[in-house]
Amino acid sequence: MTDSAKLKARDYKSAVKPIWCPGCGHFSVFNAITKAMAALAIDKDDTVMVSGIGCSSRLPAYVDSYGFHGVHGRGLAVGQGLKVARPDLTVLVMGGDGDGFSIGGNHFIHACRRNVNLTYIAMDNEVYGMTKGQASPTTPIDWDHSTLTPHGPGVRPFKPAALALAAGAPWIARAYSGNPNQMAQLIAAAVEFPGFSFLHVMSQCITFCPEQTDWKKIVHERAEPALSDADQAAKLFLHEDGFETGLLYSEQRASWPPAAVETPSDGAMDALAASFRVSTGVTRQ
Ligand SMILES: Cc1ncc(C[n+]2csc(CCOP(=O)(O)OP(=O)(O)O)c2C)c(N)n1
Ligand code: SF4
Repeated sequence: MTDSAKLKARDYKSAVKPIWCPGCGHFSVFNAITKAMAALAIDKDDTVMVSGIGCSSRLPAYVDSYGFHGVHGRGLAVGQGLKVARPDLTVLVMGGDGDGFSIGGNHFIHACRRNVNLTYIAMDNEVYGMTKGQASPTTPIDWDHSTLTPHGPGVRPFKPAALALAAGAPWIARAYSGNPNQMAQLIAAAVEFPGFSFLHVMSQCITFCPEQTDWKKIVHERAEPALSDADQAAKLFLHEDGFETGLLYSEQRASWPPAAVETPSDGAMDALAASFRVSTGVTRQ
């Protein structure tokens, strides 16, 4: 087994080379993840990256750990199941705003309230990058840069942090692809948090939203400590501009499942499988 304490960020990169467009913000998230892994001396053999589908969801292939490139919007379902079955593993789930807030929106809100001990990184570029620029739930109402939505989507965008708070997420932070060092620190803190940690990353799509290069002029780091009072956090998330970065909210609350709940033994699983065969006639090979 490798001595994780000696690994550098580059040692956590796999032999698969990213095929993102040059300048895509997702490179920065990838670098920040590997930096955080090195800082925490994470054991590759005990770590799993899980994703859905999208440019952002390619990320598990690029990390030298276990990985699961799943079904669109279902990364959190897979990641939570994995963590509940194997609480000894470090699980990071990741994907885009389309993956996590559109088709996977239901899984997102229930993951927030369930509070399974894993990290969820939403790489938000306010667009469906992989499928060539359709509007997503975080696209600005008047985004008029795509022939697919002339004059903009005309619908108010989600506020992911507000949604996460309302659904019960105990740890909420925001990072920006232009500041990978801050992002790496936030990812390390998220992994160490004993519960569901939600990192909202503003990660530019240079191809379909070139105007997002202007984000560097409007992002601003939070100067105050993270809020721990949900009422105050609600006010912040409903009224902020969406570009404040740093740890925004953190509270301690019991994660799920409680430690006393044991995963089913092999015997219990076999009994379950046997009852399934009896009731359906389907046999397991
Ligand atoms: C069930 C299903 N519906 C639709 C698609 C097509 N699809 C693939 S990726 C994607 C959206 C990707 O956007 P996002 O999650 O924001 O990630 P990005 O590519 O911007 O990083 C869609 C709609 C799919 N693969 N599966
Ligand atoms: S289309 Fe956008 S999100 Fe996808 S790789 Fe290119 S820049 Fe990144």
